[in-house]
Amino acid sequence: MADLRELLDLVDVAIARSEGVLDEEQRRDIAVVARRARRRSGFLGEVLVVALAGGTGSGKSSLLNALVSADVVDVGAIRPTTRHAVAVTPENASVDLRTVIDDLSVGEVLTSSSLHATVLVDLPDFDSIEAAHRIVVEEVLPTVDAVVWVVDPEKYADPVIHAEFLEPLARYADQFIFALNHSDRLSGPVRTVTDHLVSLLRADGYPDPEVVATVGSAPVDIDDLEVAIARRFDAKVTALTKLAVDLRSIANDAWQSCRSHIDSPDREANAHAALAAATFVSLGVEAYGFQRSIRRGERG
Ligand SMILES: Nc1nc2c(ncn2[C@@H]2O[C@H](COP(=O)(O)OP(=O)(O)OP(=O)(O)O)[C@@H](O)[C@H]2O)c(=O)[nH]1
Ligand SMILES: [Mg+2]
Repeated sequence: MADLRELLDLVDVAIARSEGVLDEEQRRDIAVVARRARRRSGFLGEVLVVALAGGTGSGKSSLLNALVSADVVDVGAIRPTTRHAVAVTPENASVDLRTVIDDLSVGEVLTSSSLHATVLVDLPDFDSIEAAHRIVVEEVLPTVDAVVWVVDPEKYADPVIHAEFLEPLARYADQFIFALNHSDRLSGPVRTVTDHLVSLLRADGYPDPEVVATVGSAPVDIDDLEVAIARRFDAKVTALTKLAVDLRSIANDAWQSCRSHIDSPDREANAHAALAAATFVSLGVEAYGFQRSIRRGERG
């Protein structure tokens, strides 16, 4: 079975074979993902990059501050508060994290002495009235290893959030934790709401969603989220799984595009498209096998 290096080599072969079959923009996008994966693979197990994503006012910045026990990012009453992505990195990291941080495309980098092998990324709101915020979120999310999705009691069931954001990302289920923040404002039992969120996420395609109730404005209550992050996101397994799912996604999109070109009257062009399609299929199969072997603990 292929290891990560072989998978990345196979992507290069697939890119080369898809010349003249896929359009240049798609080939460039695939190359960007492959290059990022290669760079990220140099830091496996050394660092975990976790973003906090969610709607405005859900409490992303408050939770980040609570996780590092300091007011490092702005929390605000005026919506939206966070306007660019901010990475908070360990003050004394044991390895040079510049490559990882450069690839995050964040607008600002801060440090915290509370962090050791984790980089936390505070994002603007994903469903913003400011279109620029959504662009920032869409740029940064693919570069992180894991995400804490922060929702609040008013919006956790919003069909738009589930249909537009969560359902399409269900293949990344292992990379996500869900924080039901502002849980202090619930009048009924918190469990009823977290159970409802779990059932909505299952319907979105998340087989085993981890939902934690949090209170971002009362940092003492952050233990459950810290425990969930430590338990669900092993640094190496999480980064490897993310890369495997990225490669599966590339393979799936690309083989379908290649297949749509196997209808030309030109036999040589057909053979060329068929070879490119077959290469992406084998990338997808190998990446799937790789992901399963990570899950079975053979690559941790
Ligand atoms: N009652 C209560 N208030 C909270 C909680 N978490 C955050 N807040 C308050 O909610 C407001 C918004 O919090 P932020 O952390 O700025 O929210 P955000 O998600 O970063 O918002 P944007 O940066 O605009 O996307 C602030 O006034 C916080 O003090 C919580 O769990 N309970
Ligand atoms: Mg914020």
